[in-house]
Amino acid sequence: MPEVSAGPPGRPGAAAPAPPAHQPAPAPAPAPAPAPARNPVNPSNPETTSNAVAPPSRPSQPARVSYSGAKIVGTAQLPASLSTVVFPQGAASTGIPKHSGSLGIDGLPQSKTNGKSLLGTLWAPKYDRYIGDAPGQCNSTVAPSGGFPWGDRTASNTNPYTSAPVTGVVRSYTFEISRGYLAPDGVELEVLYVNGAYPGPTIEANWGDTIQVTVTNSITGPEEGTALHWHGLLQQASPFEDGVPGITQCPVAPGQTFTYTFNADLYGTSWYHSHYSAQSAGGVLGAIIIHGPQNAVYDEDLGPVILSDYFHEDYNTLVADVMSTDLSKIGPFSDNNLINGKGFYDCSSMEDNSTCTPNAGLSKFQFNSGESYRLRLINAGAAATQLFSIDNHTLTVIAYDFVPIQPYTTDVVTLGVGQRADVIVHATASPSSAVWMRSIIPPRCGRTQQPVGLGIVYYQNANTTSEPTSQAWPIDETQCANDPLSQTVPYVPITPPHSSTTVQVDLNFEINATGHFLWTMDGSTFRTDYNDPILPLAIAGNDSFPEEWNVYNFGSNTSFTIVVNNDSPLVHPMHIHGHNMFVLNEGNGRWDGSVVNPSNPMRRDVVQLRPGGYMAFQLNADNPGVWPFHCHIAWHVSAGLYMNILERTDLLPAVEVPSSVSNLCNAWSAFTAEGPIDQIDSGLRKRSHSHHLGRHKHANIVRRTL
Ligand SMILES: [Cu+2]
Repeated sequence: MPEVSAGPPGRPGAAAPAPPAHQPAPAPAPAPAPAPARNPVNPSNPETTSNAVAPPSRPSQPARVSYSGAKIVGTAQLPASLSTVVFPQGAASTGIPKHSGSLGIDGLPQSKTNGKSLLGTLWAPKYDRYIGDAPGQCNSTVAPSGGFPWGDRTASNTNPYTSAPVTGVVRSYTFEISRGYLAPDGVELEVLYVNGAYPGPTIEANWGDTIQVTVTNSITGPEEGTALHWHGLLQQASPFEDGVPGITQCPVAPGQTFTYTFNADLYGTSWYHSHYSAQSAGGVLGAIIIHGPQNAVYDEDLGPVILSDYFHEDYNTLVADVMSTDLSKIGPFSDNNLINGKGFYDCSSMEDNSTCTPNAGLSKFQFNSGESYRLRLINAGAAATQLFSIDNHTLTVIAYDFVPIQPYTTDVVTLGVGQRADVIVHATASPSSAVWMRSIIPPRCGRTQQPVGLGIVYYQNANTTSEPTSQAWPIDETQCANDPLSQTVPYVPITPPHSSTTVQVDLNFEINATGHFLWTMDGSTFRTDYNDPILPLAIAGNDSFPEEWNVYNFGSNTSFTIVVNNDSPLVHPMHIHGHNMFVLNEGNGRWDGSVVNPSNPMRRDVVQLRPGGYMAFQLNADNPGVWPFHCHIAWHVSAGLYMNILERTDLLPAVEVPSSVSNLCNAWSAFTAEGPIDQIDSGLRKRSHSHHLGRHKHANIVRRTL
């Protein structure tokens, strides 16, 4: 549980007082907004929220790329090794992988598999309606006497972007990031973790609280920087708390401590993760639960269900592979697929399995017949799309990302990396039942040696060491797209305003002159400078940045549209910081200008961009800052699939950078002055000492040669 205090949020070391817990959206700029610096177009017909609109005309694309190698066009020019990367083959497997004995038996204690995390155990915490809830109120849809912490706001009567509550309560957490040894799937490895737990501690708050997380970087052997990102939160008036090294801050240097302070400005389910290189793939992640109004009734909140592909190789080695000129390595296969950080591994497949324990223990959940349960699904993986289901049970989706929706029922929920779904499950089976929970990675949706992630749901009279015999729902393995936009309707209707500017961004890849495979947005691959973050530069009035920083300056525009055309044959989970996108449309091919549900389009912070497809989204420029828009596949970010949205430059000068943020750069500068730096990827994902030798092993650990 967090420490709680009732005073105003404080920011240690800040020169200026902390920003107000909630700041109204900036007033629209009266003057015509200047066009963004990069390829804007003004659609001839500005009625972008009508079904009858012609698509925006294509701008002439300036040549922006400084490489001289031939651009790859089509499959004919792809090396054979690469072709299998971009065109995955094979049918999906939903079956139970090879094993011996019951998978209901825990081969290792929780302390060995997940350290201090209780997730995945039958004694994991369950969650009340809100922190401070009185007994018996969990199922209430009306405010108890005294009101909810968020007052009389309901899921249907409050625009969360303009009318979030301010409770004045601060939830304080202390995080220490370090290395340690765990065996999440039975294979003992060195991992990175938070407070000795994988997954890391769950952050819990009420809507309108202030969350304060003091992060100490205790990573040694070797040292690395770090920075934590609070996925999906808006960071209005606190853009420098967003946790993106090179953009909003310098990394937290080894041995240093930094306190993040930000508002719980949306409610629902999310997660935090390191935004430093691919550290999140190394284990630096955890769930965020923010209690708010309900849009559906359920009996019990079982908390996070974290889905993640999982690699036995350390993330530094994987990033080095992804960024090597051996193109056969650029699409790493994960070794396993975990639910709440737990899984099992076929030790007989290892050359040396002396540190592999079979049937280490799966995640377990308990249902009582006749009750209903809220599960908070989070795809916290590195690369793979997950198709989640529970045998013989349907899922009623009540929210995607931080957006409550009109509930609808489905057998399978599709989540790209970074996406979340809040689902209600009705326990309709008999009291002695046991069924599989499955999270499947079809071949087209991710590269893995183990496409089936498993958990077990035990009913009240079931033997909790038994193995279910239930059968999987059929899954659609042909695409990795989210459910249709027509099916996902936000609970609070919001009609996007007129958008004055539309920008087209073509997403593609190239092999540059040095033979490296790079992802590009509008022809430009992204690379950052950890020592010189963009946000403080922008606040100081700079409007010119190195081209490889991919800064799209939208000036004082108050609303704009971005159309992304995926010229690659892979799905990309595209994530926006600081906003929920109005998702105007997405699909195969090119946008025809039509909008799904134009009076209330779907909103979310990650959208699955289909292979060869498009996504069109609109943003309200209500958040002065620099906001990353990037693919959430770790390896794609490493190779530059990333751009920055510079927003409301007219209001940015009023943003005060806390001295604690500036101090991070002083410490990082001192750290990087000590020795050589080898930045082998974009930097948003990686920078480390060149003498780094990869994941350190226990003396007695010999890992499988991959
Ligand atoms: Cu991608």
